[in-house]
Amino acid sequence: MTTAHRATPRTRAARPAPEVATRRADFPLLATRVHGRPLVYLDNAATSQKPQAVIDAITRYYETANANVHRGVYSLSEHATAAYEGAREKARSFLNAREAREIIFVRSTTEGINLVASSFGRTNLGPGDEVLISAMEHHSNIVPWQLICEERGATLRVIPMNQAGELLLDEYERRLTERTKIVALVHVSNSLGTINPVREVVARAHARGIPVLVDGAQAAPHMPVDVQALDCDFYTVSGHKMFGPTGIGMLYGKAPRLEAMPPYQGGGDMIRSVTFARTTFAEIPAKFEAGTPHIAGAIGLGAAIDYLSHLDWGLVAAHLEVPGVRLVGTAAHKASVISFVVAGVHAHDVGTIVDQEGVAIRTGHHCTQPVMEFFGVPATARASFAFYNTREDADALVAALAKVRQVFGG
Ligand code: C6P
Repeated sequence: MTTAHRATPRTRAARPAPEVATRRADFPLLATRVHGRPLVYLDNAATSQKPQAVIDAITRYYETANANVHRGVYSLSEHATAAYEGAREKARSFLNAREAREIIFVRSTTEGINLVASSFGRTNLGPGDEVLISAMEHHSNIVPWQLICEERGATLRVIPMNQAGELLLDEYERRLTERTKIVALVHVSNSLGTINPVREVVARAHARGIPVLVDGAQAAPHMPVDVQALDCDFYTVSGHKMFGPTGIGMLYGKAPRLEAMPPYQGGGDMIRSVTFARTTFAEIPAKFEAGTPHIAGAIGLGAAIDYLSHLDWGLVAAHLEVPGVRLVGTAAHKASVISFVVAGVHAHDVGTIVDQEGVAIRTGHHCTQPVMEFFGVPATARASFAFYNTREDADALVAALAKVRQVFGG
């Protein structure tokens, strides 16, 4: 069987080949060889590679500016504080938040969601209340809500999807009730590639006064994110998926929402005053940034944002036409994430064989076990593209998949 699928996601790529070649040279790791072959890196949804500008920014910080922030009156500390807060301003601009104080530096998307689930949940959820998520959520947008629902006696409800991996908006509408206290939804699915109609989802929730959290982990590297246009209440992003370092991410929250929430963690820097009897808390964003933050990470993320700001948005067509390959996730509106199963071959075997050809793809459940269950597969192979991937990379994947068929006699 030949399955042809054309996904035309918006990405930051859309450059003529020579431009992509120049850009690839910015990423030292892309010049690596694997099993004697040039690396074809197609696991960008797991983590992207880092441009030299990001690597240099981190090294430069440690070589020339390392000091703790918000603490010292000496020049070095003031310099580090300015760089850290400068990164927050870059993050504000990247997400088009109204104010820099609406950006909380967190470890990752996972921590951003845990922060909101815990802090918003502790004060807003009680017995009989409901949290509404979708059928295509990553575990990090399921488990934190399960934990807080269990603690508060609330219930987790799920918006179903169709066989293409698209949300059923009528079913969504039906599940929005006076019991719904928050909606939490992925912007771009990491295992299906679906781009969800976030603006529409937010509008329908807001019509009932319900706040919305958006998991933007897979959206931020591929499309301009404008939190004001989306009108979402919270938006979370991981730096490492958008060409920045690991261990740093951003949580955007509308200022009144963040101000109304209790702290997530206690410690230094998030207080106004402490006695043994009582503590009062700092204003946002400090209220949610307990302890010494990941200063170098924030500066590296700022450098990644600078790097991205020099790329144009455009269109990249991810095209896969391979005999015996079935796509999982065929939404009309789809990003450059291609999940597939090869008839009669376990996904892990697919991954191992294509690795021998120098092609790095991810195999498994992609931390979306309910999605695998819905499509009746234990795992998929997944190729995820970034702007630096070329037509040759896609061809290398197709050639490697032909090898899989040879090995398994397909
Ligand atoms: N998905 C993937 O290979 P962290 O680990 O916190 O940076 O990101 C978590 C996360 C949350 N939401 C979505 C939609 C994601 O895709 C991810 C991470 C990786 O698909 C690792 S499982």
